[in-house]
Amino acid sequence: MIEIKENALFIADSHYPHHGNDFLVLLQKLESGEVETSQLFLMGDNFDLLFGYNDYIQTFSSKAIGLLHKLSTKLEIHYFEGNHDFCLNELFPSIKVYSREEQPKMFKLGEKKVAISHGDKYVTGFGYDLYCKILRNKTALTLLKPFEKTIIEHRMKKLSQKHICHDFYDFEKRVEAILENYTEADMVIEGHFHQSKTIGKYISLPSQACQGKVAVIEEGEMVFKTL
Ligand SMILES: [Mn+2]
Repeated sequence: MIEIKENALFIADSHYPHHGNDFLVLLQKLESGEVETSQLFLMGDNFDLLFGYNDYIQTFSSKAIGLLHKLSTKLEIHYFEGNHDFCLNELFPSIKVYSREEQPKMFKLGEKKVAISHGDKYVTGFGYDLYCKILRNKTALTLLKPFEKTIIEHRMKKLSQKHICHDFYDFEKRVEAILENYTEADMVIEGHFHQSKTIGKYISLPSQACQGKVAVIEEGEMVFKTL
């Protein structure tokens, strides 16, 4: 099991570039040394739309992608693919990328067993599962290629207008259902819901786009902060 290190940095749900520049700015700070970390966890939906096997989609976020390439040569980076960013394995060869299927992934924080995932794995329903499978398929993405500009531009426009920050009705109940899949874990860390809340052993990370915060491990505890 991989150890979560002191001063590890977790960035979730930045939804770059449509919902603010915070992700790019923080990557620049990491590159310049203004912000230092021992280990970087990208928790998914860091890009508002990014997937592999497609060059056009990269043009919307080329600066951030370039910085991640640079950073990944000198920093341990774990990338938990989200529902907006997937099939990233070939795009980021020096980053440890976890597909939705490979999530949750177990880590250790001191003595604690910590399950980490983007947060869209459980309690989503059959339709969503199927949609995810099709969308993350190399053949499907290749077949769509002739229409890519039209489809991607339409998607990008829609996504940029989407309201992504809101309270979640009965979130405690949702968490309770999710936790049924995590009897083994002492701690569960997820993004996806943009709630910035801790409920028992469940940590719903702040969204960088919504709360403007990230999470850092300080003295073995996770704290939410603005960097
Ligand atoms: Mn998500």
